[in-house]
Amino acid sequence: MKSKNSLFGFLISAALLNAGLTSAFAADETIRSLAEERGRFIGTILNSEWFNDNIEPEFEQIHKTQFNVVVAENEMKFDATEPKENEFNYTKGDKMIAYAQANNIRVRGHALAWHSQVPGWVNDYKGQKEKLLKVLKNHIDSVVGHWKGKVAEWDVVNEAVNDEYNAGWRSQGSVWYEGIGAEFLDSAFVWTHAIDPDAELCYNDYSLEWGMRENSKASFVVEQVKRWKKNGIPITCVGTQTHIEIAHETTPQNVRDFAKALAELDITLNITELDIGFPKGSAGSLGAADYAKQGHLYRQFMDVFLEEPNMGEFVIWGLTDAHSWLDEQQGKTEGLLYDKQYKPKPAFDSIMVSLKSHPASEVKTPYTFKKDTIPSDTTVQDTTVKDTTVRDTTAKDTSNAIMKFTGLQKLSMHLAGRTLFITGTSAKPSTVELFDMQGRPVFSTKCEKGSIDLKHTAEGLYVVRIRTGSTSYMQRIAIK
Ligand code: 9MR
Repeated sequence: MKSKNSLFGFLISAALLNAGLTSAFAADETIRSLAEERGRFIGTILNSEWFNDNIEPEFEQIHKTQFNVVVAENEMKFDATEPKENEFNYTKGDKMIAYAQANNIRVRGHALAWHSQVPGWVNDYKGQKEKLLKVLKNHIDSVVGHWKGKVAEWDVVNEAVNDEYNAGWRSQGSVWYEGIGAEFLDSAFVWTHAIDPDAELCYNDYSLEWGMRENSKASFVVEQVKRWKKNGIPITCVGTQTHIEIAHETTPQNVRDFAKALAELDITLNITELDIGFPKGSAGSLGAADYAKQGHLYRQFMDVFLEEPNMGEFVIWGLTDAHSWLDEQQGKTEGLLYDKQYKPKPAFDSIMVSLKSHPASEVKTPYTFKKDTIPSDTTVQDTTVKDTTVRDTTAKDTSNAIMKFTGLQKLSMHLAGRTLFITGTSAKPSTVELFDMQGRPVFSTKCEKGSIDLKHTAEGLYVVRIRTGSTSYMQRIAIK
């Protein structure tokens, strides 16, 4: 398939070079629709200028047409949502949620526990472990609770690994690590899950695209994910921010290797903040070959994304070069898909070429359900977690927090041969639904007796959802 794709890509790319900066594709064909057909999400941020109603009208028009997952550039961060202790401000975040719901866009929440953009009042508690634990828990309870069911995925912890060549936890400049220790990460995941059990929970960081060599950030994160999985910490995804430059040609392959390592652990890898900048000094002197090279890198990332079955979201940190942190803070420029006049660059076309070169039938999705197929009342009700105790799991296998977490699932199922046994539904008959791995319904039935006969179901992987009252439980099964 690779060589066929490359040939197709080459022919289209050649046509695009002739077409200059304007997209060569039909106006009604969008990267969003192509991603959706493949069960994947492509997204970008809503810049702070959008929240302040200070952005060109083209921005929103393109945003909702071309993207189906969104992140707030700054407005869901700690300093924005809890500027004063226990006084929460959800106005801007709510504005984004309303926009996302109106346009059927998935929402990523960014970010709960991060050392940066923490308000001064938190830093005033520096070194006070018990107080900081309470502050972090209260923040997570309130923020995740406020947007429960509306935020599909949280960056629970952001940038907790240091920048040394000998990767370890960021031990300096983090109020959370310095005051609490590494257990702040474990606790943040457990607390977030306790409030919104349906949300996907990510660890997110930069420089993860630099390969899996010994002592690298990526290897360190893989080791931590192994520990979290072993200890029952409810992490479901890792985010590789991937802020790179045009010269970083090895990074797509590194991201592929990283995805494969995480697939072994049943973890989704998302690209969460991609931009591919040119050195700032090159502004004004960039030509067609430069933009083609940028497009080629974008395409390589999209190829990796579509070919690795455990990748779900491809998020770019900005829509237009007119509004980008690269120019303001990074000494880089022009790293996005649209130029300063909102014209699609060759990078846009390259992404489209990649999507079209990977037929929907061949792209797997890590999502067993698309969000809009899930009724709103499917949250698992839990009352056992109010007094969650925090323990350090960095060296041990169990903790009180985890024991309580595993107790969440009142419904359960197991497959014996072709019979699916369901427990925990004695109060009412439950509805049992079977979906294929693309999220398409196969059948739905009532379970009166506690078991379902699957002898007429074809072999393969499925997802079963049991619902009883307002409680639901989902599990993947393999029918052989
Ligand atoms: O784009 C964001 C910029 O407006 C803020 O000034 C900056 C402050 O930290 O954060 C930027 O977003 C960052 C994101 O939250 C985390 N990863 C790095 C992003 C770029 O700095």
